[in-house]
Amino acid sequence: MRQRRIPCLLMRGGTSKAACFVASDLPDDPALRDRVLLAVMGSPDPRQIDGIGGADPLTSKVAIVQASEREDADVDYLFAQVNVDQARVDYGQNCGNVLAAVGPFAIERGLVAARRGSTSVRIFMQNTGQIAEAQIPTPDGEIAYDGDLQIDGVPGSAAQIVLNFQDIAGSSCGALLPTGHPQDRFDGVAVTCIDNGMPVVLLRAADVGRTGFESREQLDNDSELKQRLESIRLQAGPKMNLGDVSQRTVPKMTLVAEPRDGGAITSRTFIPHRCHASIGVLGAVSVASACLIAGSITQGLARTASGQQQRLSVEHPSGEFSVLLTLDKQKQIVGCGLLRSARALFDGNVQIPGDIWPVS
Ligand code: NQM
Repeated sequence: MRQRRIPCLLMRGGTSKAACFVASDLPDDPALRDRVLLAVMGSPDPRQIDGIGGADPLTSKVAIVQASEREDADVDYLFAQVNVDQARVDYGQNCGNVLAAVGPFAIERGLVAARRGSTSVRIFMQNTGQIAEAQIPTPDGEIAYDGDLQIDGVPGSAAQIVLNFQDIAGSSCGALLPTGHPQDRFDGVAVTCIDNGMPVVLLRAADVGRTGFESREQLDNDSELKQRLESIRLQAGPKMNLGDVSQRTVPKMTLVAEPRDGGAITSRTFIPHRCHASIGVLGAVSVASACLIAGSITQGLARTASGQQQRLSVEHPSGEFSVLLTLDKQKQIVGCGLLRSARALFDGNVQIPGDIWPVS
């Protein structure tokens, strides 16, 4: 049977990598689409040897993009997390890193026309029902991928993409503090459950006998810690209005400690079962937001300033991630912005076995 060829642009978005598709190039039937995406990535298989996934959750991602019918958006973006070692595709979370690739992808595919200077792309994030605005550098009416922005976790430098969000509180959980409290306790450990774009459970590393400065590898091999985190996660999920989270990739679990390199806080994030090499974009926004909430478990650890515009640097295993938060006079977070970069890596057709989606 002939292999099926599907137009695909492989892109780096921030510190993640995704296969990007125009929605009409994939099957309409969701179950078939999932089988196609699993075949694209080569899942389930810890090495993803028979697909283009990179054997890591951060490189087993998909963006499905189409022109939007909404007044307030140019494109719709559906994020899919393709499990590496299970035959499962998750749509229950958003991804801010892959979001950085969506604007350039929309321009590459002619869904949005580039302007001279910079091009604004309004993106409806279907997974959470919210809007982001991306500013893409298009100096001569074409995307510039090269530039001076360095982001930790990506070698070298690239052109900067500005991402702005207005109202992402309660993206998946319905409220910034979905349990109604700045602090809860599970298995005797104090936690803060928060959702400012990504549902996250924060806990002090010291409260589970860790420093918060361990390497990704050390934490990934720490099965005792992972068991404790999973027990807390399974209890926190329903309290955060996420229902049974045993099969979901949210909430993320973040160990925090005092900052060491001049930032606001140190983090080690589990997404949710493997330790992140750095931190997710919206995950970082949630962690930074927790630092500004009175009574959260970051109190006494986080170093923050005052003012209506705050830059909070979240330290992570491979450097730091800066989040700009805007507060109103009542000290409520009303907006956030950050800088990312993206790059088109490979443009062509991804091929999957013909029996999965036969060529008609
Ligand atoms: O939090 C990983 C990533 C992410 C998600 C994850 C992300 C975000 O680093 O917005 O970017 O949390 O699974 O790409």
